[in-house]
Amino acid sequence: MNEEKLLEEFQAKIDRGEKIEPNDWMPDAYRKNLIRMMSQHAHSEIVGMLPEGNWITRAPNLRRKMILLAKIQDEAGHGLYLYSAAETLGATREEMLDALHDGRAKYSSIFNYPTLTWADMGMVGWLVDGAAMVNQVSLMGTSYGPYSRAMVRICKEEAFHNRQGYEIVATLCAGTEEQKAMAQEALNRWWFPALTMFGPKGADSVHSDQALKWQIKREDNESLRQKFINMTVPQAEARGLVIPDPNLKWNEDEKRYEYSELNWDEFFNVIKGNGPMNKERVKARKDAHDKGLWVRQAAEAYAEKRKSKVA
Ligand code: FAQ
Repeated sequence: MNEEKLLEEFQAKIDRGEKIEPNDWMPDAYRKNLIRMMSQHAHSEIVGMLPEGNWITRAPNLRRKMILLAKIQDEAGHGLYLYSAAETLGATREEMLDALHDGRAKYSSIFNYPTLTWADMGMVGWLVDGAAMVNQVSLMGTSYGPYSRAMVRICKEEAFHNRQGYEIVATLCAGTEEQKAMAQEALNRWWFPALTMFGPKGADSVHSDQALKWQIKREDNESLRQKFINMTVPQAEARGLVIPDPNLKWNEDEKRYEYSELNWDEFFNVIKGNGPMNKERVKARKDAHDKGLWVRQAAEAYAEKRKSKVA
């Protein structure tokens, strides 16, 4: 069958809502775009462990510490599912990690901001996991089978992460004046960076048109951002928090919140590697990888030994 015919059938299969599986024919650009997006998603999960890891030893009590530890371990698990799912497309774990370590691959912009107070743990769970979940619920419908199935499981865990974050925020807001002020101050820092997690809009979202046609993505970046804002503003209001946007206004006709233009210069600067924490995050990842070499070697030696015993 020639390439044109294969492509036609591929598109028809997607349009019928059928999943593409690892051994199915797929255009090279579909494979490449998915490896890029899924590996960057996996990198975000493991780099995303770092800002929260910063607070494990300083959690305010044992219960909070146990919850935070469990959540961070979940993120490692998400990274594992996603790296494994990306491997089904022919990418190797080493290639993907090399690209993260030498700066060729991106990870979510949000993890280049520092976590300065305990209230930031609330904001990461409520806003960052909340935004991640809105995006990932949509991705459960992605056309690539292994990615779609990974998303189903990840979303269940993200829902728990989102609630534990909101519970931290709710507790601070019901506490002393200082605690409530701490929550408000954290919201002031995290609100706009959380909105840029959904990626740029219009022509700056270079991958969107083709990704939507192939149903890699099911909704564009701006629609998901708007969904997140509509969902989150009432949650802030319920706790007496003020969204730090003077232009935030409910539009009854369009049933959505209008909001200020985002600072795209800052966003592009952060994803180019110049955010407040980029260098520290990549260094921490590289150090962890180097220090884990003996574990990988031990696992390989064990696997070899088992193989020779079976043979
Ligand atoms: N950060 O054409 P588009 C989490 C880049 S998981 C950095 O719109 P696309 C869990 C983009 O890569 C959070 N770069 O791109 C957790 C492209 O550059 P490239 C991660 C960004 O791929 C919670 C360029 O801009 N989630 O948080 C960002 O169609 C708490 C043009 O953009 C996912 O990765 C950004 N925010 O749409 C863990 C979900 N936005 O690659 C720990 C899967 C855009 O050509 C604690 N990914 N760029 O060099 C997606 O849905 C999509 O990739 C988007 C971007 C929507 C992120």
